[in-house]
Amino acid sequence: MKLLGSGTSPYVRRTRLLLGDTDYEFASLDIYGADRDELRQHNPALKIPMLIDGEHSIYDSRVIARYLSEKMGMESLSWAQENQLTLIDAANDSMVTVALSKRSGLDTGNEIDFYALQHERIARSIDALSEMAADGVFDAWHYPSMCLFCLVDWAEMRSLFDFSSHHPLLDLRERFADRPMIAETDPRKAL
Ligand SMILES: N[C@@H](CCC(=O)N[C@@H](CS)C(=O)NCC(=O)O)C(=O)O
Repeated sequence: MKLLGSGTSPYVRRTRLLLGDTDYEFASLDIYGADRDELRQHNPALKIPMLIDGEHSIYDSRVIARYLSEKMGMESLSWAQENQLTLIDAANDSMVTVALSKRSGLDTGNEIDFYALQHERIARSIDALSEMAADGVFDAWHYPSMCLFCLVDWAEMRSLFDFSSHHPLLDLRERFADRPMIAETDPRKAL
């Protein structure tokens, strides 16, 4: 198997955490620069991660997780866990939108409707996830916990959200800091 990704993407990191010590090749691409052509060749959606496994090309971290869970005989997610992933992805996608906009020199403040909507989605999703974390939903190290860990750690690194009033999420990050592959996949190492 070959995983196309980057060392900074939270979506790629969650896939690497799920793969754990499985034997696979990791290609870290500069998707906005030198390696964009390679991405164009493999994924018309122009997003990472994507997984190549023999004749299968699988796009999107969520679909890759389903593919791997079937292949590796892992337990499938419950509907409640699917909803947790939807909230994590909603916050993550909006944060990526804000980050890319900032990188493009755009003003991402609340006075612009489009960005006010992103900030509201981020805030509400994070509030809900924080309440779930306080209720123990992410106490075990399963795929939704991996995704939430990657989101919180990446958002902190990029200063995209202030988690100081969301202690359950800061606690989660601390609790899982020593899990397998966390240090190896730290996005700060790829900056
Ligand atoms: N739903 C996708 C989102 C992946 C995604 O947004 N990846 C970012 C990197 S963090 C990306 O490839 N962005 C490229 C772009 O938006 O142009 C997934 O779960 O894999």
